[in-house]
Amino acid sequence: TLTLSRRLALIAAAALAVTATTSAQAADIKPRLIRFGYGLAENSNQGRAVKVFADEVQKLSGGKMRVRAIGGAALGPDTQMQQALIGGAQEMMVGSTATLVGIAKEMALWDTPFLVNNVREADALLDGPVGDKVRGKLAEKGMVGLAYWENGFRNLTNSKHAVTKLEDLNGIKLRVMQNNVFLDSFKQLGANAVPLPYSELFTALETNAVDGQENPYNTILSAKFYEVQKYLTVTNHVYSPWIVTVSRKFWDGLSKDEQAVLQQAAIKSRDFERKDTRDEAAKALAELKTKGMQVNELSAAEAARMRDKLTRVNAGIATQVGMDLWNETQGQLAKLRAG
Ligand code: TK8
Repeated sequence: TLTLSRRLALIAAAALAVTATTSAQAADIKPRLIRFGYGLAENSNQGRAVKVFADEVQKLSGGKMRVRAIGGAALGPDTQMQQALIGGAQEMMVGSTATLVGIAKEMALWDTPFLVNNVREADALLDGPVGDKVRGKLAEKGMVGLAYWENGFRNLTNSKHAVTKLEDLNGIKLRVMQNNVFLDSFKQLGANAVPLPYSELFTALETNAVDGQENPYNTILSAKFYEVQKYLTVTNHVYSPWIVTVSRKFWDGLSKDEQAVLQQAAIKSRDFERKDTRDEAAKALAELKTKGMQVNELSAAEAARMRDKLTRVNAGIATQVGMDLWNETQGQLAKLRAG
């Protein structure tokens, strides 16, 4: 007869085989409906990747698990969807890590200006032990973080005048994401920073309630900000991730096989999304120019002045996320840069 541990090992191996071959027939998968909310338009890098996620869940579950994708912030801004996930009224979402800082303070790490220099560093950090640790903080708050997607390097737009030097930001009413790091960062630059949910941003720009905003090229394009913003300054001041999250209440009721379906689909759509986003970003600037935007780069001296001002918030972020996590992050970055 088999010992208990041998039997458990066999069961584990069988479970792995199920996941590996995703034999949906044999797996412990029930019919499930997953309401998946997101903030951007359907026709955006975010919308395209949610569709890939939905298709993958359908495929891996043999059609039993269905994802109803709801974009354009129709289920509310990020913060509202997060509360719905925590309460169990909504199953999944993808949104900015920046709007999660009020729930898990460690998320502020990703708001550090100029933390990473390129996407290679971003991927390594997010998909490595640091990213896992930060993502893991959500579990005790009622959410499960499955994967980081790319929002991208953020750049500045406004409707008033070209920003070629630091002083040009004085008096610009600038929408920022709803957290203290972004607020402090842009106050340091002399802008009149106003926190606002993304879902209200286009209208705020259109009605001149705010003069400017900052987002990756992809979003400036897909959200049609070029219709209401004339000037774009290439600042690349921070790399923003998105994070795919599941309601913990929903997650805890899923079988291991069902959880594996969602986890695998999150990774598969992540890989699609990063490539799609990077391909689009590489072409977006030229397209924004043809849409009439006036684009300027900063001189090395002005970029350095802005960088100096922005990185004054770093000490505060280190304290907020904890020195251990901060030092581990800097250590991993140093290793990446040496290799
Ligand atoms: C979309 C937001 C957006 C973010 C922002 O829900 O708020 O500016 O960049 O991508 O998360």
